[in-house]
Amino acid sequence: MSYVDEVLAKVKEKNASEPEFLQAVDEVLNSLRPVIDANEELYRKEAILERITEPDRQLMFRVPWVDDKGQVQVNRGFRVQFNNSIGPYKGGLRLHPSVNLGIIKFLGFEQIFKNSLTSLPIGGGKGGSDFDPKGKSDREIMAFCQSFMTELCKYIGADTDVPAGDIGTGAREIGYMFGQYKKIRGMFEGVLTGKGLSYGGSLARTEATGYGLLYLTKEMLKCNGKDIAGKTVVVSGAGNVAIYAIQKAQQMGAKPVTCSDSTGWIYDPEGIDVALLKEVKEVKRARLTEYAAARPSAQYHEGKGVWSVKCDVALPCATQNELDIEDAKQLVANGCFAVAEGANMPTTLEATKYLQENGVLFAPGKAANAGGVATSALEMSQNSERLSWSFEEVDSKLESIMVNIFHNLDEAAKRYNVAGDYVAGANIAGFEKVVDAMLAQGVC
Ligand code: NDP
Ligand code: 2IT
Repeated sequence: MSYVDEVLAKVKEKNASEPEFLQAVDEVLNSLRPVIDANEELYRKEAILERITEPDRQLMFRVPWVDDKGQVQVNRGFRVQFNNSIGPYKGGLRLHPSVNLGIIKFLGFEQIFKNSLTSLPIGGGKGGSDFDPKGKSDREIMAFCQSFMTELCKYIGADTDVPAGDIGTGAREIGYMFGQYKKIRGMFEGVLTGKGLSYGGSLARTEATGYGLLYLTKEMLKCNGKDIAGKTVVVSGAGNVAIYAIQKAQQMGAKPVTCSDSTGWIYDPEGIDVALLKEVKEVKRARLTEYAAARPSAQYHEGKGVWSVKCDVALPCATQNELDIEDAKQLVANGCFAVAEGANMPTTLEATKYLQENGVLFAPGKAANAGGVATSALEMSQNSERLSWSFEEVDSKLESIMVNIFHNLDEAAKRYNVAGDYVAGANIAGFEKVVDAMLAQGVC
């Protein structure tokens, strides 16, 4: 049996109840075959694959808090510190009722390679809780965040592990968590990113994931003889990533016509009104029905459906496994020629394969959405030197990081004779740097 198959079998046996984690490992290890096969003896002896698929540690803890009725609620908190070979653990905190250990492990595992691809010194980690922020008062959100950080603060620090936002965790939650860390640890340090601008946050971090997604997409199209300008784009999600992806797509002359949330979706043939979308989602924290009510050109549909809209480019920006094989078939039939993942693992393995086999340019999340964490690393740099850079400076660094990521993965794919397979290219380029650091640092 090949080393890859041997480790895949072991990982499946040991983590049988974690389908999302197994899906992520399956994709990464299978696409690394050319590299592993070329170095099989060394990697087997050093147990590189066993080590890279087993987190350094996984923390689970009780998060008790009091709701507005005086009732004590209990949630489960997680932080998985996966691999710190190239820098302190870095990755977001997801607050969503679906969160469990397997989901946090898949996200932490992906984060190792994504963070490596940014070329910045950050290791892989992820955390969160099954807490549902929807419908909670500001006081309840604060109570939860303070309790969550009361435990988490023992394990993190500016040079140890630096969490940030993800689904359900935005500037408000980061603020409450930062306040609690500072109170308990007595230290004002860059322990979290995505902070407010008045206390150490970086300009352009809010926009970074969506903007970065478009910078990489534009470069991928350019290198394949196409232009993003004038193209029709379908986007899923209506959160941090989706909103700024839509904004940058418009700035580049493309026309995004959809967005979605967990209850329904919008088709707006005149193009999404970003100011209205921000008002509905960022200010009012309301449903997309309010967008449709305020915009005569928009149609609101219940449930799922953005992938049925005819488009040139598709940008899944909501959550994992939101684009399945049926969606992929519909996109191809409608003439879509590029898919770039703003979310983490939004496309199922089967759908990814179908898109690639049908000639669709496919940029995987760990490359395409790396702009968020890259700008988080730029926030860490600014905190360390106690300076703040201008929006233009951060944004131009972000753009060159995303262009570089594309060229690195394109080059890695060509080097291993899988030209155009950007999934393999991203995994190989991310993996090479981490393995080099692991080998240099010995058995640890
Ligand atoms: P937000 O919480 O800001 O927005 C998430 C959006 O996706 C919302 O519109 C939400 O709808 C929708 N959504 C979430 N879960 C589901 C679900 N289970 N089913 C249907 N719709 C859902 O999160 P972000 O925009 O920050 O994150 C989106 C994706 O991007 C995630 O995969 C995240 O891991 C990834 N990502 C985020 C980065 C960042 O910097 N924020 C960086 C890199 C990747 P509703 O409001 O109804 O819940
Ligand atoms: O998935 C991700 O890369 C994020 N949620 C951002 C992590 C970060 O540390 O900025």
